[in-house]
Amino acid sequence: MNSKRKPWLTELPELGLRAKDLALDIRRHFSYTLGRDKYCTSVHYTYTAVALTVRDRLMERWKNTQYAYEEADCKRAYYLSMEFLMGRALSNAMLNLGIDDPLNETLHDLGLDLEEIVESEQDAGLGNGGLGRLAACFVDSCATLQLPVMGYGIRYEYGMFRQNVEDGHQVEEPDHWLRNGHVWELERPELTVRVRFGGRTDDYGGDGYHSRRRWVDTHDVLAVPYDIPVPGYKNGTVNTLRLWKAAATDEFDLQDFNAGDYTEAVRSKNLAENITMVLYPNDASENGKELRLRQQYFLASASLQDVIRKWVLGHGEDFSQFADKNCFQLNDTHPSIAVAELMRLLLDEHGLSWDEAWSITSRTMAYTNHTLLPEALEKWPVRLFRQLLPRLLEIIFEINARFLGEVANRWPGDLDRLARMSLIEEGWEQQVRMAYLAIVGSFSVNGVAELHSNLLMQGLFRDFYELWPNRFNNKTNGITPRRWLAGCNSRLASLITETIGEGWLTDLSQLSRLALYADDSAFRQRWMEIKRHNKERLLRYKKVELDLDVDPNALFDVQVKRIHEYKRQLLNVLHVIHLYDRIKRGDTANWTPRCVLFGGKAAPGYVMAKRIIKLINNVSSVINRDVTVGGLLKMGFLPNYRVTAMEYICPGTDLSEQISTAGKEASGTGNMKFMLNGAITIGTLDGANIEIRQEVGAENFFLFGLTAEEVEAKRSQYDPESVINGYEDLRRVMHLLESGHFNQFEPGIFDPIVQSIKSPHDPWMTAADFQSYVEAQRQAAAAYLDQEQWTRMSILNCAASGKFSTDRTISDYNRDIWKLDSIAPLSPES
Ligand code: NBG
Repeated sequence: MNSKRKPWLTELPELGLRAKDLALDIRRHFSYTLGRDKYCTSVHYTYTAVALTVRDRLMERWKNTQYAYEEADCKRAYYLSMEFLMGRALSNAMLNLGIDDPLNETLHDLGLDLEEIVESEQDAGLGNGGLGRLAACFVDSCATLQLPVMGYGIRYEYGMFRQNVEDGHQVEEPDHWLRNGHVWELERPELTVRVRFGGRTDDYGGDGYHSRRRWVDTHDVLAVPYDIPVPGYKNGTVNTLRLWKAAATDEFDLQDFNAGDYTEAVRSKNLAENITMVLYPNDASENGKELRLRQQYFLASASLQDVIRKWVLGHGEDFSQFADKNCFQLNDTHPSIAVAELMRLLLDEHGLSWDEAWSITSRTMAYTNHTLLPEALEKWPVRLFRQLLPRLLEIIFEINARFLGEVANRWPGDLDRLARMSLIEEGWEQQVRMAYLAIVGSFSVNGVAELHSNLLMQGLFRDFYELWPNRFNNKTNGITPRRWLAGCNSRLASLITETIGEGWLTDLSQLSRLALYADDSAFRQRWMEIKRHNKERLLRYKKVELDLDVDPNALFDVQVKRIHEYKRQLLNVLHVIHLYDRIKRGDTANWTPRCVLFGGKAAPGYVMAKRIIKLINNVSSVINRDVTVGGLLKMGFLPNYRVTAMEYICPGTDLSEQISTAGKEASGTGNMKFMLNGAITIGTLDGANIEIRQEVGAENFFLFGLTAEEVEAKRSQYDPESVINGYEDLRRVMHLLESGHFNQFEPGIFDPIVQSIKSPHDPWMTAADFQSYVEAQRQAAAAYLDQEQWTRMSILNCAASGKFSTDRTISDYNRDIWKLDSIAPLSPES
């Protein structure tokens, strides 16, 4: 009965040489590596066989790349990050290897369903949002630029939670992404290192004048590395992302075991392995748990030991060139304990003097800040440090004492300034200010967009900027055009390549040549058809969850990102309610049908963000069920937003919502993905929106809202009640909300939302920007009615997005901070 199953296991169709190679490898992996036969019904095995076939083709390139770095004995950089939001690997590896076409053909000829195979891959969701995805785009660009850069991160057993929606509420489910194994990683047990926790410090040896300190009675944990290949774009380079997993030491087990306490032995094993069990699901907000500090130190210590182990192998105990050959980029304050850890390793383990160690450390570390939100600036209680990392606390105190000496020299008698700048915050409980530790220990400090970097220098880090103005710089974020155009929007990519050649894939500034075609009506026609196709694809992808009857000709108005009050999904909802109100009162002349989509996860403990999700779902169900609204307006929430979802969403979007309170969004990178795929932005002058508007021109951007300066100036006399009463449209929207129209069977659930909008202390000033937002939305709706003109704007947006490639961002990091030579792979035989 099953004779027709998997004919490709026994017979091969006529295939070209390359295709035949691929086919035979897939078959071999399926039958021999995985031991499956034609009765196997799980697509997972077909996926794995295909993935292994692709991985085989990475191996030689991977080794040749590492070999070339060794031979050149070159300077290297390390990107230390608690998050790498990689998404799926298979189609990206195919694209970057340049085997996507032949492999697609092979699979097709074998009768295999490529889409089903690709769809069966789990996202590697080891990050929260922008910061983690930026790290993933960065490693892609480093490989494409052939820079010797290695990513260091944590191999979380559970990544970002899966989001379900039940009765309009977010429900979190664990993301056990490793359940079926992970073909892209290679375990490297021989490179395991030991990370210490707890214990105490004491004096020993020394020269009588300078005593040496040591850290004893520690509870150690092993860090086992797993390497993931990072292929560059069609250049033979494959870099490494090294992720650490925590494991218990043997002797740790044995002690308790010999004492007859078997369960205690198992418990301590669990305690050790807990460190890398789960990603903290908080984006830009408080993470202050002991386990989190353990994770941070675990990452920093394991990675630094790894680099130093290699150094000693090549140079012995001579560290004089270390700072010239190594650079660590700290992705936010999360890994900033690395400053103190490098000091510890050089002082305690390698016997350097303080001055030698400090000179090396402060020439090796570079720090990137990703947020101005005060709640995200990490501080750790001194008490916790003393208990968990006593030796590191001593080192931090010493760094601080010397640093404050420098400040006192520069500003004698300025005690306020000393207190402001101290690495230790006084108060009812002393805290270590991790951002300050990062600044003091680094030779470079950067923000992630022009506005953000300026606000850091004028505000948050002003004192430090006055002390060390040259240390500060800007590196505007980007996205990789491989995943975010070539991979996710192959039709548009083909049209672009056909029009301007394929150079844009590694030099995105070449997209500017598309501007010439914005006035070509035949080109516009094709552009429009592709957008329409992508909108249908988006609807198909989300059909099950969305269950929306949407006309693809409607304006697709999309806001996908973490749910956070500062990002103001709420402002968007108020606008949708306003549209609904207009429809209900018959104000629909020259109407633009619109489909408003939301997506994003709320941190599980962030009550207000979860309430906003509930509001989105309740308003959606009122609107979508109302036959009098019909096709004029649809609204939906896309559950479980993640990297893969965005690959369907951004190609099918017309209008990109980037509506944060000015001065709050450090950069944004979703804004860039939408722009690259031809969406037009409606946004405030915040983060990289400002640069997007600069690049594309004010006439191709829907601007609204207060500026960052105006927001701050307005704060003290902000009076939302009078704003609401002074604007009829907003008064009506607030009335609908307050009357319980969207929560008829759930009395009171949205009261806190209403209160937050009406509060004079609303930090996000939602009411203040409402009127100008509605005005900008009217312009967008009117513009959309003229499809030719809209398509022109769409083309111009794509054409102007060249600056926002991470190839440009990484070249800037390299030119100003890392100063690495690019190095081509080299085969040992050549
Ligand atoms: C986020 C910012 C975004 C920015 C990304 C990447 C954190 C702490 N910050 O605006 O909120 O685009 O970092 O830089 O997640």
